[in-house]
Amino acid sequence: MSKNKNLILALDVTDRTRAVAISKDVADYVDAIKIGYPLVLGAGLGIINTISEFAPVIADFKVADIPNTAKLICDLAFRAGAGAVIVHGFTGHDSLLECVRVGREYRGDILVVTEMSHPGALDFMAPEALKLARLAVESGACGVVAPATRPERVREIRRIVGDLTIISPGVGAQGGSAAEAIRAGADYVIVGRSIYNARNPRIEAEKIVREIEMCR
Ligand code: 3DU
Repeated sequence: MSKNKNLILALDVTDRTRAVAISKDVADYVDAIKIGYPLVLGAGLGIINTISEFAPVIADFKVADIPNTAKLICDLAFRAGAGAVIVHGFTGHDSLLECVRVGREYRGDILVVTEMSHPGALDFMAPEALKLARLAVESGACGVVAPATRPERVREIRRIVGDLTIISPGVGAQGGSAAEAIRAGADYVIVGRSIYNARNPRIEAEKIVREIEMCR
């Protein structure tokens, strides 16, 4: 994934035809497309390969299991054509190390969730987020996911992860600002509903890219 636009589309539609149309439409304005359970369960695992014709695909499976099961999930995602897989870190070092090992086998990236962007993340994740960021570094992961809804947390997480990649969801529909997240240290912002629900997703994506350009 080359850092060009600093924007990742979260493609949480469930219909294959719509997913392909939106991907085609916004491809010029995104560095990657993040696909999660909604689209994979709606359209099948083959959708990863289909969408990777438009942009590198990040499989957001938030893998959270014992090492063997985590390995099987990462292996299937990379084999389907994903360039990166998002995993949880709270399952501990052994599960995470196994994901990183599989990632290396495929020359793919493993990205670790630290603190999520929604309000409920403050219940359990926030107190452990910096520890999760440290674990991501120690395990050899390529990057972390940090909340655009709390730029101050992105800043703290950046201090811990050094030059690892930070991808940051929560822009737009969840109230976060793309410019603020980038200024706080995110490499990429992740935007879903604001783009795919827009009357013109391409124009919306372009608007976010311009906003990021202005703040650099
Ligand atoms: O709120 P949006 O529609 O822009 O979508 C955000 C996407 O990022 C969505 O796929 C969600 O599952 C994912 N995500 C978060 O929102 C927050 C996280 O901490 C991690 C992933």
